[in-house]
Amino acid sequence: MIEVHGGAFDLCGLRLGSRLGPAAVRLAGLAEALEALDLTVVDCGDVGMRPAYTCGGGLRNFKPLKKCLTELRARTFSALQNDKVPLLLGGEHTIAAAGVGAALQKFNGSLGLLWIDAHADINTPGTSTTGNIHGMPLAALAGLPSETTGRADDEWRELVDLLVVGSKLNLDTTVWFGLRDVDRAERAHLRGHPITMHDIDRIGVVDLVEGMDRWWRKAGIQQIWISFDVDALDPVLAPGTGTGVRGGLTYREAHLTAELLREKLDRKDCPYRLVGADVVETNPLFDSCNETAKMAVEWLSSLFGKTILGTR
Ligand SMILES: [Mn+2]
Repeated sequence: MIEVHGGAFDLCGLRLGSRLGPAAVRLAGLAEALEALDLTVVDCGDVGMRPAYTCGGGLRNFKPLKKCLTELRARTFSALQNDKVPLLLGGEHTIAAAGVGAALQKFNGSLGLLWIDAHADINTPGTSTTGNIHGMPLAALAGLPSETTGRADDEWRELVDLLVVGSKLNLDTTVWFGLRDVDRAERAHLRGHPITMHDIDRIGVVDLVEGMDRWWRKAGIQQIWISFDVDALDPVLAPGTGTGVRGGLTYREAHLTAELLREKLDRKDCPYRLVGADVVETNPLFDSCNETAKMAVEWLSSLFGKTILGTR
């Protein structure tokens, strides 16, 4: 059973509007599309967002972020405890940290993460040039130091403590997919498997998914969480995001990736299973006729088993 939870939160970036993302994805027919695959879907609604709280010196809007992540993390953990598959809808990419944090607590070191995104999202408050926490979720999950002092450092420690209970994210087994906008300071932390658009051009999706499968098997990964930032897609196809970068995945590259992952997951000898996923950064304010939310729904359908000829 898939449990849908909306993280309607967008206060840690500069462009507002992704709080409307969960509603846009629902209106694009998420539940109907998954039910058409004979999956049971329960929509648990959105985690609400407290008003913006800005105060100099600390992390941007830390208090409402903490409130949102605490609730979303608890909901995700409860879903995992009850053998449901949590599917989180963003909202900005910070909300994925709630899902991944809960999954790390549940599964410890056997969880692998696939981060599909134009960005590496592994800045710290000290290295970030913008102060946007939506560029820092992997740094928090990996428990990296804030590289700053004072209130920002105190709040960062609070964030790490909230997200990481037990296992930290293992960056050595983390797979990034679709990278094309990586800050200099982030490069040092990309020690797992950073797959850039250059790699996708050069090697192709088929061999890259084979590679992921091999890495996860070798590392003893038993569960995977997939985080899908719609800005991984080319903005010509998916303009509805506040974080678009040109040169992204084509429609077919994105779908082939999802289809191949599903093929791997459905194999009898597959040692890992998909325990949860999120789709984030859908922002209807930048979209055209909800195309980006529709793409998100179509992509999830492929991930959960839709094929062109309808057989699995
Ligand atoms: Mn991104």
